[in-house]
Amino acid sequence: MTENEKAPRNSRRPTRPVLGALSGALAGFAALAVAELVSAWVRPQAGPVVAVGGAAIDRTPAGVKDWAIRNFGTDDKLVLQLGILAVLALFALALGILALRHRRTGAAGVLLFGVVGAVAATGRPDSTRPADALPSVVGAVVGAVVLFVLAGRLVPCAPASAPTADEETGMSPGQGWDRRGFVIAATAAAAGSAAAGALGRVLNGSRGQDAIASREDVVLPAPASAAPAVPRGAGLRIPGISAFTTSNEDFYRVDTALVVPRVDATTWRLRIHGRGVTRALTLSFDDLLRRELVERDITLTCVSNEVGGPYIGNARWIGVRLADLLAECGVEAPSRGGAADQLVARSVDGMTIGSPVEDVMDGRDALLALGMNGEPLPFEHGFPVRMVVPGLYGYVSACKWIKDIELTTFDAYDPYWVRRGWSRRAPVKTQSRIDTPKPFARPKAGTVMVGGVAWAQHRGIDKVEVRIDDGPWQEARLAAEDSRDTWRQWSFAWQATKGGHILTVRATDRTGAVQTEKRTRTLPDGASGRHSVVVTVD
Ligand SMILES: Nc1nc2c(c(=O)[nH]1)N[C@H]1C(S)=C(S)[C@@H](COP(=O)(O)O)O[C@H]1N2
Ligand SMILES: [Mo]
Repeated sequence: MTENEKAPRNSRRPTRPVLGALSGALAGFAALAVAELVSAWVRPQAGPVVAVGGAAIDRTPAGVKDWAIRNFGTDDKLVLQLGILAVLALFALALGILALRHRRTGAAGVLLFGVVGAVAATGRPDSTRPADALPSVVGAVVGAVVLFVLAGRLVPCAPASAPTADEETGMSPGQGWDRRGFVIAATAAAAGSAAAGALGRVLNGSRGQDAIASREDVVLPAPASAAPAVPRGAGLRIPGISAFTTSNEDFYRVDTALVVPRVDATTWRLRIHGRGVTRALTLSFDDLLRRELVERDITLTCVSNEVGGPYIGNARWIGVRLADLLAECGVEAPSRGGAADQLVARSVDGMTIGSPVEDVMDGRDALLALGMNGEPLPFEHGFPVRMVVPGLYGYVSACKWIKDIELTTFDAYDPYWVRRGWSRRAPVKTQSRIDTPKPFARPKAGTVMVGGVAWAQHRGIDKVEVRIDDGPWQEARLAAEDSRDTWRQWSFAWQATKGGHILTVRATDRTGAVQTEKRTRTLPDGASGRHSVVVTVD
């Protein structure tokens, strides 16, 4: 038999390294599928990919995280998890090939990944039980067994008469190794894993039913202090301008939660304690519903919002005034001799967010919000309760899924983002954005409606100006103001002439401060600079 005759026949059959890699992939699949199933018993956040992803988020340098938010937006979490899966897949393939020669080492490699997952899962700030290690450990053990068994089928057994060609290719299909055994074991592993994974998915998906039911049962009472109707002129009818009130569906989402916490409102409690608290409080959701509720329009902004960026939204919140609750606990503002200058809110997922007690108690509508645009908070936005403080970026004020409020000092405690390089205090910077025309639009010469939003929460916007190219600043028409805690729309009728133009906007807040042209990055306390849009007029 010549090589030429043999080659085409062999090329159709997978070679041993390919089958080894396949074994590794199947082992990885089995490990993740079983982990998914076990995490349905423990809790979804304890799954290895979520846990490692969360640990990675916590350790990502602020700059990189900001870059991820900038480039992937709300998909940043998906990209992270796909990245983890890709790395796992590569290692699984490599371990599979390794297992051809060193079965035990290959299987042990799978176990090592289980240890990594277990350490990540138990090290999460929201992890309270060693059981969080189980999904990774059990998954890895099953994965290791799968690899060990499959690699065992691929061990060349000494054939009665070994053809020399087989030594070259390292295999003898159908003869030198247990082909049937491999196919059976591989099929069983694949089918079993698929079943375990699917069951895990279903169980994980049906978790949180209590939380979902508790949200459906919420009836928001009419607020004792309703928000005044939004003035008719607050929303301009200009195509392309952001809606004055951002719908819950369109509201930006920024958080570190790979799995959205689903908190059961019926068992939820909020504890208020710490320095200067003479009467610590534990409140249930019903306790909050029974209190005097206020309704306010407040614009929320993320510190990671670039100049011209999308991480800002305006909603109608219903909640309890935090200052009243704090006063009941005996807390005094630092300016009146209070011992605590920092309020640290802690969420069920371990996030910590620190706000100045002075700001929360200075009379502004700092809320423990229960409702958003007429509904209970969506899970993504913090159900059952979150904080909202007008004038402060979200990372220093807007704790979602809140469960604990501790009065402390800025000296004594650095919350999550501060430990990662962001400022302890971060009032929202005066900013404005051109919503229309869009960058690189090609409007027709003549009157072009330029429009957008400007914000300086809790100070208010007094003026917006637009500049065409290097021309003079021209005053834009301001829409009616809803409140100084909300953004304000503006428009400018531009007599556009043919050619390329740069439109730039700047706002002036009620303190008289003009939005600076000095460009800064989002780190450490929010981007500054002016938004420009380049268009070509046809
Ligand atoms: N528990 C928790 N709360 C959080 C965060 C978070 O990561 N976890 N992110 C904060 C940040 S940075 C912002 S900008 C706002 C965003 O709120 P939203 O997602 O409802 O728009 O939530 C804040 N509250
Ligand atoms: Mo943020």
